[in-house]
Amino acid sequence: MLDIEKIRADFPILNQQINGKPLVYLDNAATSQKPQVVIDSIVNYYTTINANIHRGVHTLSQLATDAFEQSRIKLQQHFNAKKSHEIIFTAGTTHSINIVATGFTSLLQKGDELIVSAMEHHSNIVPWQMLCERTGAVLKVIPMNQEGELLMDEYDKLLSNKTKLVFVNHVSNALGTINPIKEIIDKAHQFGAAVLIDGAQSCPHIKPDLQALDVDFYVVSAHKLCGPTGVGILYGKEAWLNKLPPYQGGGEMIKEVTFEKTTYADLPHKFEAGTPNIAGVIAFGTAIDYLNNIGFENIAEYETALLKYATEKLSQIEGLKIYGTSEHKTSVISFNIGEIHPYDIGSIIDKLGVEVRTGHHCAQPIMDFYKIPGTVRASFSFYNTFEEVDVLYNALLKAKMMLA
Ligand code: C6P
Repeated sequence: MLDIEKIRADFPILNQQINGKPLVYLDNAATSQKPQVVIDSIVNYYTTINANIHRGVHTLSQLATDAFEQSRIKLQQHFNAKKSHEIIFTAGTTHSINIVATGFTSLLQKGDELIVSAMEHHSNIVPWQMLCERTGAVLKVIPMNQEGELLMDEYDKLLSNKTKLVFVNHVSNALGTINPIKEIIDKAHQFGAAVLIDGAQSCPHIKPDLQALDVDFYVVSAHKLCGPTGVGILYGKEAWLNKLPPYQGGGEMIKEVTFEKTTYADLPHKFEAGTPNIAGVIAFGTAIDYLNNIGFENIAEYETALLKYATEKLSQIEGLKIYGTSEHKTSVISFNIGEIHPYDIGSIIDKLGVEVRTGHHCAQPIMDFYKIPGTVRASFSFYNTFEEVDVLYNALLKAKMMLA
């Protein structure tokens, strides 16, 4: 088991009061908190080696370039990508998905089919709908059951030789369900379709092996795993990244520019136009080191125990209904209490220092499926404690008493 008090001491933000109460931060699925080493990494970059990368012969530029490229290697190793240039630095998951969705414009024809799941974040729906509008491709949806699990038999029926792309999240942000992505990938490949997995919610809890998964694209945001905002990665198999056109034109993504013709740089630079978030990328590498030092197996074991305890505790509240009850879940509990609006619950427990997300969680189709306006979502990280679950429980009882 983890030494949680020691871990909590790494996170300066946790040691404060909100509305006169000790902060209980349970909105980790929206963004994680940052350990001091990650904050220091950003400060150190700006105080010691700040310079633009891949451009200067001068020492500072070389130091900054080395630190930036070292992060790429760390991420390659963490995700077990075959080649470091298969790791493209982006602004985050949303940006990464848009790069792929835009890139497929010239690769699709009218009547081609794309498959999405019923439990996606808007970031993994809207860019593909825009792609369908541009190309005439058709979007098909894998339905789910009341537990919040994908109906894999229905997936089988949707797959055909017309299927060109499948995009599914590894873990649902609103339900916590861990999807059977290996099966999804293998089945899509039998029909020659490419697969993009949205790893925004899985990567804080699970260390995916991208080569073992044989996935074509995998996308991640650094801020969900103790890194800074505004940074993420697009992993793509080399062959796919070579096939896709660049997303943005600009500096650093070219081989040669004349007014007659421009040729593009090799991977990864072809997809990294302009000055990137250098400090953010370096700090992302630090965050990965930090998490690996704790160990993803230890994180998963602790969070599973926390989830079990929280699920049992919250289920004692009369009228509380949990959405997303799959056996395969990360540490997310989405719920409502009777007919009380989630926003009202969120506002009251905030006054008690408890920070949760309320609303549709950028996953409106899930809310439509359950015929609800939204949920209260408590999402736990490895730095949360069992005592904090008790604080949440008591705060919910108070909110219920005031609102019911
Ligand atoms: N979900 C949540 O509170 P960005 O904003 O690009 O870093 O990540 C978008 C995104 C994509 N897919 C999934 C599954 C996600 O959960 C998110 C972000 C946050 O649930 C903020 S809306």
